[in-house]
Amino acid sequence: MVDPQFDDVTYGSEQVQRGAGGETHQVAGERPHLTTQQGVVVGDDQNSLRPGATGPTLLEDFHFREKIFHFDHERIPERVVHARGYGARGFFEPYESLSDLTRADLFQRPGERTPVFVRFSTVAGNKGSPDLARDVRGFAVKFYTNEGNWDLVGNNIPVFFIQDAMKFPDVVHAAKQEPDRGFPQAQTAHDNFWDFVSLLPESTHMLLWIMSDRAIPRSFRFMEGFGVHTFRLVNAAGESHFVKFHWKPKLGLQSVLWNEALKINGADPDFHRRDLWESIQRGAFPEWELGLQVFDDAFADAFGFDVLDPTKIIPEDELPVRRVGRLVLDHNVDNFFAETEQVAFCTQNIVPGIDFSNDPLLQGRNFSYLDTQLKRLGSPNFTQLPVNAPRCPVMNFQQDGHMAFRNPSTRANYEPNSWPADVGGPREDPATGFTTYPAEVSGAKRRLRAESFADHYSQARQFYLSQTPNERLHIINAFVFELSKVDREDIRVRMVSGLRNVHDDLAAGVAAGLGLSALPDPMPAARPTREDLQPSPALSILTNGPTVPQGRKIGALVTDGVDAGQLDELRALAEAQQVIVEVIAPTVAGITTSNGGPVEVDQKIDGAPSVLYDAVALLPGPGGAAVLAELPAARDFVSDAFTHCKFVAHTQAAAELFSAIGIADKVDGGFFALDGDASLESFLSACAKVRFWAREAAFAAKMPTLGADASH
Ligand code: HDE
Repeated sequence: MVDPQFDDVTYGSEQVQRGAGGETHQVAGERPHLTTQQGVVVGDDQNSLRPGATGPTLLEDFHFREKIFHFDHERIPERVVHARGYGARGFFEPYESLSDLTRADLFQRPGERTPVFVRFSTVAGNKGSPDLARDVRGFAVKFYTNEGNWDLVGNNIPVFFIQDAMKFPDVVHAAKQEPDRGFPQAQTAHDNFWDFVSLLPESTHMLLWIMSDRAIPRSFRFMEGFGVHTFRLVNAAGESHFVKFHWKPKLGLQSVLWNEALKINGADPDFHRRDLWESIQRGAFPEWELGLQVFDDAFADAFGFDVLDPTKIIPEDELPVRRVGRLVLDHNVDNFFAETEQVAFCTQNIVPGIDFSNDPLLQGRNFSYLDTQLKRLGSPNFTQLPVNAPRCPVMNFQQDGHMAFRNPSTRANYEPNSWPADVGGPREDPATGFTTYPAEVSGAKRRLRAESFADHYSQARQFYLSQTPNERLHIINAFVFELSKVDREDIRVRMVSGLRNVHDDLAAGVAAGLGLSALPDPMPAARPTREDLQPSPALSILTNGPTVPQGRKIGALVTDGVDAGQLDELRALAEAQQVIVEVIAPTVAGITTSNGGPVEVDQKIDGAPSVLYDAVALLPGPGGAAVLAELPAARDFVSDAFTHCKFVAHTQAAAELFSAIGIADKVDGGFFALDGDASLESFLSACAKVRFWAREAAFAAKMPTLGADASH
């Protein structure tokens, strides 16, 4: 396709020829001419200008100077947090009119689509860091509504580390690379982070979430999103309700295991962005439902915690989530820089019908985002970039500045003015314009933390108790992993003493894993931990997992002579359930099936470890298992699939591989012997459960770290 920017240039037939040493081999054909930024056709793009063949480069080489100058300035500052991210376009459509709650235009007419741009991200890692870092994921949505842009800049975790924006630079500094050495990259497993959070009890609830599998999602498509703060919805009559925003993934929740995450980061650092891009490319559009928890002042007053405290949730069991519409991502970006990199989310971008609450973190964010976009994009005119520009009219008297594209040609650039409408320009409109909800505020100006924010442990305990035994084990192991990377023992001990305020099984499990000789005393707490909060099933990933295998990926390890019928059946069954099958073989050149037919291979085994798949099928041809048993990558493939509790379909021949890696006597209910009584159908329906968790329970029973009895 010809880029529209080349539309008005003449095409020429070219066969580029160069003298000795500057030879190029280009395909002849109709192409636009290469020009400088000034539109001058370039005569030679291979050699800079110099006297003679070996003389110094001349300053007058304007083409060289401009090309290098532009290249030198290609980068813009990466985001100070959330630098690593990936975006896509799509739409939002409401299921019903929400006019009783809000006058926001996008919620008025069922089925009417509002375009959106969504960017997912990690927080701590730099722009080139791997996708499977243990971290919060950003979930930022820009709605291009008829009445202006609304940015819902959320995360995949519903709480945050801190209660006051004043502490944001500290928590980010502590989490990112240590300043003297510049590492570790994209991980919190280091002294500074744990030093800081162990001194900050308000971070405890968030720590439980980031040590859970929420921080290592399998895909952006399988994670929830949250607006985190309490916002307001305001209807046409000016009545306000509080609201918390949720995104619920259509395909259910799923995360990876930590050992998998470590390996995925090596095998495919782009795992999440590739997954999103590929899903959209093949038409399997990722989808979430927008959920609202709507409540009034009476609920807020009666609720056990302050609804303005961003370290607290409102459990869904106490206030159900009402699903009011769907978000679908159906277009990949055309250019990563233009869209994903230049998109500028700002929490203060809201539209009539939506308003802020006094959450102190939200208030701080409303200041920060505009500031950061100016730094990053270099001009107050970043709002004119296509990805940021509203799709409704923008009319005001702001003018000029770096890179201004939208320049009025009329005379009046101020108001009030007495010029006629076509010259005098726009005016405010109190009837349809944004009006702030007139909430009452009073009080002496002071630097105070509200008393109602003082309980730092009760909801952390509730979160822990809401997890399945496997998930509790993962949380304990994550604390042990991270704290084992902390050099200073006093920091490790201090963290365990904080965890004693959450749950003693958790503290004991972490202490055992760290090899502490005794449990430290609990850290003094501003408020005693409440033990009356009931577990909330909505907080567990495993109880909210998929019910169908749709959207998942099977890795089929094959060799020459693979049973053609079996491979075809696997593909047909998978396709019917919208499951992807990738064929993996010792070489990428293709293989031959049992009936002599060719099979295209997607991956060479060395580049396709089983951590990249949700389930595996081992289908070697005759003699193939012996070949695979000699390949370290194939042995790891099977061994990891077993350790990571994956479902494994296999032929009788594959048993040789099980012996080679020492699991022949450990084959359990997660294995499907295709030559025996199991079928590919039963394998695929098992894949909906994603993992055979009983296997992990068997490993866990042998682990010394499991001092914790997760049953109470
Ligand atoms: Fe952000 N945050 N943040 N944040 N945040 C940024 O803005 C900030 C917070 C979130 O994909 C920055 O464009 C402060 C909570 C997302 O482009 C910056 C505070 C939540 C993204 C910033 C917070 C978020 C950002 C850096 C504490 C979840 C990425 C680059 C008061 C509700 C958006 C940028 C994207 C990005 C500031 C806390 C989510 C510096 C001061 C809580 C998803 O403005």
